[in-house]
Amino acid sequence: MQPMSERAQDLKLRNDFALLIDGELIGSSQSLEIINPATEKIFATCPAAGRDHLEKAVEAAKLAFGDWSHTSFEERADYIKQYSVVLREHQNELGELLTREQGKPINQSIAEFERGTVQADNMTGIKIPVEVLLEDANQRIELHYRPLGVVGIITPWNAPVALALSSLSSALYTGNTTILKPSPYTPLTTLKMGELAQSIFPSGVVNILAAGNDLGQWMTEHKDIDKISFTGSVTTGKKVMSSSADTLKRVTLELGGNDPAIVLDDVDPKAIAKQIFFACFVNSGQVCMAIKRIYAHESIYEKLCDALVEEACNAKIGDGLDPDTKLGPLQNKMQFDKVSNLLKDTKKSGAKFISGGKIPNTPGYFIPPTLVTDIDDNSRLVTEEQFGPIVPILKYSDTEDALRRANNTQYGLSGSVWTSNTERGKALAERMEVGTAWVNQHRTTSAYVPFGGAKQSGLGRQYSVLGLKGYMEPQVVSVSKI
Ligand code: TXE
Repeated sequence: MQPMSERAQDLKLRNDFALLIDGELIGSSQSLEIINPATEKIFATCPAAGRDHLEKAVEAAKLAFGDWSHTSFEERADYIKQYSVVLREHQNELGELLTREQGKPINQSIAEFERGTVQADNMTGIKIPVEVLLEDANQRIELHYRPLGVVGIITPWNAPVALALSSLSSALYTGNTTILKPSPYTPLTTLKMGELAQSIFPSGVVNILAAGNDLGQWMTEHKDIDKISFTGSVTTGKKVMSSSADTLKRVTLELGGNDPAIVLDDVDPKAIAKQIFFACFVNSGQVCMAIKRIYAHESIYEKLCDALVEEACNAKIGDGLDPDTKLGPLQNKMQFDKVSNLLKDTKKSGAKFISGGKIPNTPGYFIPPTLVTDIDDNSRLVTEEQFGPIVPILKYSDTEDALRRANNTQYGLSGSVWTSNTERGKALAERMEVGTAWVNQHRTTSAYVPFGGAKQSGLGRQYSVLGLKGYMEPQVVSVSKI
């Protein structure tokens, strides 16, 4: 394997955007216009891939698979770590671009590169050894894991960098080649990641194509794509699964959530309010594993509401490029309209707004952090994934009742229990019907810990040995003596 080229270290990013296919940066006759959600103005255009681009990328990825799949885990780990180095070298510049297209505060954009590259690097420390299932005088049976082939990665607009990196590094480390498709709302930073990938990976190993939703559909149908790693909504996740069925593609689906946080009667509400507020409202609530429903015991309910309102009042909303901004705009008009409608519906239902609730009459898709009380369990804000800065706080008196209400949903991504008694918290957390149940934390992930949804929040896991094996095919090698 070649050492990291000096070209990669000194690489000056281009002024325009390009697709990455078979190691070449190329344009297209079609384009996407990208809106800055803080201003509602188009600030950049980028090429949009057509079917012919997809065919070329699949061809290249198939061809590259031969050599790439025969490199060792250690060699592939080296490539991924080199890639992380150049991404970190460009993270300030690319962080600014991410804020312009996505909206989140600049420090969180840069942190997305830091978090994503650390997770990618750590993933490459995970071993997937051959397992010996049986060995006696006559035979030896081993379980191997082989790479699948070409992996299609489809990402959403809420965390384009971190979500691309987790799937990309998993697929590459396990010996697959890749085609990455970002959301049409936020393709720019991902395309820049392609420029940097071009300087590190052999041609065809990483291909990056931006385009509309059609491209995602074509990828899921393509006979030469062996697996889809999808992150996005439950509705689209179901479409991905259904159109992957024809070729029996493997799928990993990381879908939406409606995460409950159950706050027990033994906590000091002031001590946990900052953490809970952050877990609800970071990225303006546009996080799959954000807290989306708070169940608070009646004895601490008022105090928790007050402490959360104080946090809401202190959170400065604005353009993410302003370093003082804590909450940026919603990412796109579709999401802004969806959350605005939910807000109107919630108002009509007679629920009480204890913070926010008023949409400013200024440019940008801004909605202030909104906390709602006195709301019915059957209201849309409680039953649907809001994916925005509006969160209900529901009162309970009996812990069993809180657990029942928390579990009463089709979603099962994650959830948390907040308590000064960790044994009590753990016992309750174990009974949450979710992929991850936290006690006194929410939204912490690690490369070593599997993450994914129960129920309709997903299929399969990312990260950890479990996640990595999802990018591989188990193969039994059974040898008998004659
Ligand atoms: O997501 P989609 P959208 C929720 C959020 C939002 C709703 C819709 O509530 O209001 O989903 O958002 C690609 N085959 N979440 O429409 O459709 C698409 O181009 C294959 C929650 O933006 O899920 C993009 O790259 N791919 C979620 C990706 O799928 C298709 C994060 C995600 O888009 C496709 C995002 C198809 N038929 C939105 N159609 C979370 N919980 O993390 C679209 N795509």
